[in-house]
Amino acid sequence: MRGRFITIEGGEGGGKTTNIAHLCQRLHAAGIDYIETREPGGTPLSESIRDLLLDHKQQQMTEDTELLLMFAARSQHISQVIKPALEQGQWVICDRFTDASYAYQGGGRGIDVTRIAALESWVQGDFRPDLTLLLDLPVEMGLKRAGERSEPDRFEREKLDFFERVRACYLQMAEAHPQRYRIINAAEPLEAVKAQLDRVLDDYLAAV
Ligand code: Z5A
Repeated sequence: MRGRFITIEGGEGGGKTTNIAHLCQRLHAAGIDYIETREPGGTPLSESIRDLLLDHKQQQMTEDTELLLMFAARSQHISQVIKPALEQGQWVICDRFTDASYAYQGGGRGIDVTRIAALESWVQGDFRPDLTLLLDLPVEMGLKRAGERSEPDRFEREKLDFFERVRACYLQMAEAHPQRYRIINAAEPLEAVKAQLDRVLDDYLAAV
């Protein structure tokens, strides 16, 4: 049987890394074979593209170049890693996917959504995640959490209003796709966030 494709999305400091580890522990305990991957990245070529995209010295990168590189990395990732794993029955847990392009390049940078949709259709056809977990929290709280880490990358140098548009775009997508999206209140303490994740996963496992 084909595996399930689960994506984790959210703004800065939402705790994706922390909560993906918890999610994977739960899948392991449930006896589900899974792989963990991320975007941009997930293959050697896509990780090289990631390095370019996040490099804060790439000041000249245009918005279109950024969007096209995201989809170039994604195309390779889907062909080389995501689809083969799903076809072998593995679940794929992916830290960000195409919704991040809508949120960051569309909401944040202001690229017309029809251009992103055209690339999505070209690169993915009708391939979409089965479940998307949105770790949502107020922007200032997320930036404060993220700010306590290492040197900011090219995205982390953006201003508050950029991240407000990113958040608004994610919430709009969650509203538009209620079957696929589950919103997790990531402003709560970590243990409470994990408990929300557990409830979502229990419901999902009961339904598949
Ligand atoms: N991007 C894009 O523009 N377009 C696209 O199509 C794609 C991506 C796919 C890289 O993503 C960048 O690429 C990203 C969007 C863009 N831009 N940025 N910035 P990334 O996912 O690799 O980078 P990130 O968003 O910065 O994620 P991250 O570094 O993995 O952070 P996180 O996973 O959201 O957070 P964390 O490291 O798990 O937690 C942050 C801190 O908060 C940490 O100290 C935790 O201990 C703490 N934390 C977490 N949860 C809690 C709670 N509940 N309470 C208290 N403290 C907490």
